[in-house]
Amino acid sequence: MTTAFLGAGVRGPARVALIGVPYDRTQSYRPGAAAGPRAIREASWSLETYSPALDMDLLEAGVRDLGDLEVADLDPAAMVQRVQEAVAGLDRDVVPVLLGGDHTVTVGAVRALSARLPELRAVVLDAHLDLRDRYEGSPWSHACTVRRLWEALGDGRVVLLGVRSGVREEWEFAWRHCRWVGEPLALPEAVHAELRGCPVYLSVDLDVADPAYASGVGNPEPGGPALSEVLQALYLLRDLSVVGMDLVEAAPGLDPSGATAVAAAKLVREMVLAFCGSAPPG
Ligand SMILES: [Mn+2]
Repeated sequence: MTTAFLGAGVRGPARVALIGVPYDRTQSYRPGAAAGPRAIREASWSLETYSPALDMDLLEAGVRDLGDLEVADLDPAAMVQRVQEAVAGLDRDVVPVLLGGDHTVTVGAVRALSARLPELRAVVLDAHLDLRDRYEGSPWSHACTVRRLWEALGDGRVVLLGVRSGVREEWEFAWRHCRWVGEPLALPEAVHAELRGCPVYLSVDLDVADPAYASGVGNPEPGGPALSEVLQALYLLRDLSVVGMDLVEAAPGLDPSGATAVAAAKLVREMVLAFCGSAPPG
C-alpha cells in the first residue's frame, strides 16, 4: 500500500476497516474511479484528524486502513464477489468503509452484510437512481447498482436521497419498490423512525453533490446540493445503526484542481466519525 488514510494508524483492536476498491470497469460514461482510493488517501492528509462539527477525532476512532483489494483484472461479477468475501471476512464488530471505485462495489458489501443481518436496510445518497435492470447488456453496470441492492435486501428496504436523474421507468420502479425517494436530503420522520430499528448500510455516491463541489465524477449531474448540505444530511442520520458504508465514484483525474479528492476525503472522515466515532461502551 502507498499512503494510508489520515489517522488510520490504530493500535489495538480496530473498530473501522477502510478497504480500497480501485475499479472502474462498470462505468457508463467516463472512467477514472479506479484512481479514487489512492487519491482520497493522499488528499486526506491535507485535512485535520479532528472534526469541529462532530467534536470527534479520527485518532480515537479505531480506524485501520487495510489497503486496496486486487481487483483490476477481474470482470465485474468477480470483483463484486471479491468485495463480498473481504467484507464477510471482517470481525463482526468492525465496520467496513469502502473507498470506491465504481458504485458497483457497493453490491458486494451489501450482499456480505445482508447474509448475516436479514433486517439490513440501505440508505443511498446519489444523483442517479441506478435502478436499471441491465445497462448496455450488463447487470453489473454502475447504472444498475440500486437495482442489485433491491434484489439483495427486498422490497421497500432501499432509501434514496439526493436523486435528480433517471429514466421514467426507473422513477416508476423507485416509487413502487423503494421506501423513499427524495431529492431533498432530509428523510420524513416516519421513514427515519423505521430505519432506527434496523441495521443500515450507507452508500454515498460523490455525484450526489453538485459538480461545482466535486467535478471529478463519472457522470456529473448539475443542480445538486452543496457539499456542506450533504454533510448536514449525513449528520442528521447519526442516530442510525450503520454497519457498513462506502464513498464511491470519485474519479480525481477528471478534476485537476484536486477539489474532488479532498471533498471525498472529508466525506469519509465525517462518515467514519459520525457513525463510528464514539468509543465503544465500557
Ligand atoms: Mn451516481
